[in-house]
Amino acid sequence: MKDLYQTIIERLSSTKKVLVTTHVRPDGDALGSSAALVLALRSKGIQAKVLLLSHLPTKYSFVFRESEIDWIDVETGFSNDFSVNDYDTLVVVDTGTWSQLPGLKPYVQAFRGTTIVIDHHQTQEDWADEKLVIPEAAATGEIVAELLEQWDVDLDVRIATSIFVALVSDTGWFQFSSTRPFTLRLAAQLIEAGVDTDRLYQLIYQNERAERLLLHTLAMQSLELLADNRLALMQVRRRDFLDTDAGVNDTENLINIPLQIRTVQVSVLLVEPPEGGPIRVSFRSKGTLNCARFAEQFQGGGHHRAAGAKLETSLETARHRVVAALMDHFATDQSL
Ligand SMILES: [Mn+2]
Repeated sequence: MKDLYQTIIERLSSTKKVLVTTHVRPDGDALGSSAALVLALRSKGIQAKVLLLSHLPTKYSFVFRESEIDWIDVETGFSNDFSVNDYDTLVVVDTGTWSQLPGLKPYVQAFRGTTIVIDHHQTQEDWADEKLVIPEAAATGEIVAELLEQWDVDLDVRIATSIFVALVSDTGWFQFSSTRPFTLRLAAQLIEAGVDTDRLYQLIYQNERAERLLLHTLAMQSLELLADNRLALMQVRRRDFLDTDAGVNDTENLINIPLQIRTVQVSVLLVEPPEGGPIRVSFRSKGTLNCARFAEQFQGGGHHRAAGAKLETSLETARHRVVAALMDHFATDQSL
């Protein structure tokens, strides 16, 4: 059997114009892998552009801007002058499933060129002409790095930086269990190629706006522990947004903080949006509570471990209703 990497290299070598895309709400692995691939293609004299299904996140925008990566943003829809058949190859990185690629399917179906998936996720839908899927890889960036190595692409500092961002994003800066010896050996190579790890650490982990942290401080001051410390409850009031000059987006990740407490099984965050409208309630569970099921009684939904709902009522009433329902759950839940 011909080596998978060689097959992809042969395919890419014979193309002139490549479109690289990745999953919706792209993370550092999605963007770093895309950037590294575009830079490699460019070094081989092949034109390449990225198609983003969501806006480029501010946190990782430096990856694209510093390397002058061209991208098309279709979060609000494909423009009429976009034609997928302007490209002869489409590479999808960091996903292989349609649900992660909203809006893309009709374009792929109309595409006359070659489709390639490069990914490390277990879940795949079998639609691409070529698939380079390695579930053991901690990040798609690892697979891209191996591909570039076999293709004799010079590991310059920009490519190395893009791959490093991919690795640290998916491994929590090499802390998660997915980190393997290969990951660390690759990281060493990337640092040797000139990656400024201190700068990247600051850009990724020490780059929050003060407003966000001030809002988190107020939210954490509202933390209450109920049901024998199994239920954590936090709220962000309209006044908190006004006092800190933060926005609703700044509540992101807040709900995960109480889950750090050993006894906490369910974390609830109530948000009273500054611009008015329904109270947003988010649920996270690390215990038996199925958040999606639970949120349904409030016309919400989501996943087993994470869900949300909107309640057209006051913050106080929303809090009362959600707590009452959760106390019922804990009264019958014997798992401790
Ligand atoms: Mn990934």
